[in-house]
Amino acid sequence: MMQFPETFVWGAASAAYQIEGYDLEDGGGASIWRTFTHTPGKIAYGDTGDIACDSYHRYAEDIALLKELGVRAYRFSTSWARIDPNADGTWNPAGLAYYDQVVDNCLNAGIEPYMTLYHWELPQASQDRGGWESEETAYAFGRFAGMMANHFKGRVKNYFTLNEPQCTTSLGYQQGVHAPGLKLKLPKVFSCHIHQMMAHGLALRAIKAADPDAVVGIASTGNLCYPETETPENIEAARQATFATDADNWIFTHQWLLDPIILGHFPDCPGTRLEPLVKKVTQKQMAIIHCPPDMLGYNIYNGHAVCTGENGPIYIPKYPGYPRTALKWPVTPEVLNWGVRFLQERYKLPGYITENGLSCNDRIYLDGKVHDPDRIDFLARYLTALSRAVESGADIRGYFHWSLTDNLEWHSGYGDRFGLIYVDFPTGQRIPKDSFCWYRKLIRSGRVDPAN
Ligand code: IFM
Repeated sequence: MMQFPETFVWGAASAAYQIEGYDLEDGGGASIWRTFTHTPGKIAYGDTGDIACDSYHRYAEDIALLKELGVRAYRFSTSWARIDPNADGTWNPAGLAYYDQVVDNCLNAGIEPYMTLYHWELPQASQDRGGWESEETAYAFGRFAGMMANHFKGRVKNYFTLNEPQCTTSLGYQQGVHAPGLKLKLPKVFSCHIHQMMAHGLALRAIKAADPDAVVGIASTGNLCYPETETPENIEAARQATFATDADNWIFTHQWLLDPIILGHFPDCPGTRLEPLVKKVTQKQMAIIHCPPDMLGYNIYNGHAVCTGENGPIYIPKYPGYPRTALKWPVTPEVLNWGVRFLQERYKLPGYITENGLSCNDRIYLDGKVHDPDRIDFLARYLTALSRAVESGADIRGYFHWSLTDNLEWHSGYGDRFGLIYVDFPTGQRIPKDSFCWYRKLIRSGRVDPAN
């Protein structure tokens, strides 16, 4: 089994609305997720982020646990609404002071902060002015990003502009299962996508203007394929299937986000209903969008096995009883080998796995501990696959486990636990799971050993 390079950045990840709680405290503004979780029927069990893991007050404990885990980096997000409640550039000093504490505690613990500036909690004030349907939101986000970089210059070096814009566009503005809960038609959905790509471009430029030493990325998610068996034909079929355009499923792809940003053009889509929309993108918009980042974040949970067929790639149907996580997501470790390689070949930028992990039905056992062999097995498989991608020469520089602690899994509520650390939500007590100890040993040795 391969040894990961010494420079490899091992980390864990979280997001503001999922962990912090107390979003309105100290002058914070409401976000679309507060509105959404407080709308009856939107979230499983009627859960809200009002308290979440209470990381707003318990951040020092979380960072002490990160130190115990031995990670080199912590990827967390900042709540735009806590800092800039009206999304108009009027900063809330107390909101900003919270992130000063988080950043300074990380630095004092020897942990590098990787700051995500937008992980879905749009200020409600911005939504009231049109949210991502409006170009104004892109400019407001650019302003926010510049201000953040100016403030954190010298302390934060690594930024991600947006987390998974694919989910915002699809789940939030098309399917309506995430905030703001809209079910828009394609032209409007497409403009939400354009405005987020513009937001990335404006933010990246603003961060660089404020801090030329900053390293800026975007965290992307989407369809990925891997070869059923590793023949050259199947590998090529998996590559083609990964980047094929299906006009009905374009949002959950990496290329509809990353091609315009990095390559400066949209994927080919002749004769589809996307073509006229692409043609309407103005030169001015495209000039803002085409803004390659310094690095890429990939949020990868599963993929599809593919083989070659007479008429092109064939998706292999899942067999009855195939392995699944508690959220019923397929367990497909090879996606962390081949999916990553395909992405790296296409975009040629340093990459990080900014999210990977699984939900388990974790609970406290009679011995008072949380045993999660499923998570250990999953990690051993996925990280072995990742080690093969690194060994093949793919420029992957780090891995952030999703998530540090159990947290609010958006519309699924608190029932789905992704953490290395169990959170007893009624009391806020943190209990490191068995996987926490396993991951700590892996970080120390740099080698994947299922029997750790
Ligand atoms: O919890 C989410 C995270 O906020 C974004 N990526 C996927 C995770 C698991 O669903």
